[in-house]
Amino acid sequence: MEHNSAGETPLTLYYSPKACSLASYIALEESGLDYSAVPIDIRAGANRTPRYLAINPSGGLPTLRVGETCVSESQAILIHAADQALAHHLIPPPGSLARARAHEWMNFISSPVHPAFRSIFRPQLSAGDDPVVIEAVRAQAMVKLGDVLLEINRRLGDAPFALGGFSVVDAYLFVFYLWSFDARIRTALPAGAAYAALAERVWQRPDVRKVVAGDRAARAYDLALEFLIGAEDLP
Ligand SMILES: N[C@@H](CCC(=O)N[C@@H](CS)C(=O)NCC(=O)O)C(=O)O
Repeated sequence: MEHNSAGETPLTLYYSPKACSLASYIALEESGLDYSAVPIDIRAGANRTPRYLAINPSGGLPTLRVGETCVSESQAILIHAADQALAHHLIPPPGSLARARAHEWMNFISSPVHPAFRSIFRPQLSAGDDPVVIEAVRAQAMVKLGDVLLEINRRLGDAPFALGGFSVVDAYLFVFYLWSFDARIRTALPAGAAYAALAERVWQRPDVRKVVAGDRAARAYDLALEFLIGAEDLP
């Protein structure tokens, strides 16, 4: 296993701007671990090049290179980053009920939250090419998304963060809050007060702003109007 000058296994995150990989990017920055981040822009097709497919044969993002091997799936990367930096309290300790709660949240975010967005942004993945079916899939996904956003609000209740204190779960939730302001859905779906308050708290974190600036350096996507307030330092 290779090591850097501090004796740590080198970590490289492959991410795409505004993709779900933003959660892993935030988790790595918050962990204080030494890592590098490499943009692989999905919109430019960079995830379908032989170079990237050699790293992750599915072409999916995020991927974390850990020394000579690679880990995919957001939840796995979030857990790994948090577990490598226990002093930062980004995830509860293994064996605790709170740890199970963290997995409960992350599984819920991975599915059904993420697929509801996917079916709106890329309905063809389920619908094929028929325009009528595409519209039906998108319409049903909007209903589903409304339900899951309400469920996020219900689960958060009055808690400042999903698990009480900031954790990788909040980084994961933050990404989908950003997505909920996408022009294709923002007028139809209010994300809800508890979710908005959580996203605002996450956004107050300097590491999060730094990472969003890094994410947007690869492609300067729009942020939700709320997030533009006080975001003058962004590129
Ligand atoms: N379950 C996976 C989903 C990953 C995923 O859907 N990533 C999207 C970006 S948000 C992607 O890579 N899309 C490009 C593709 O699949 O070709 C995870 O959570 O990491």
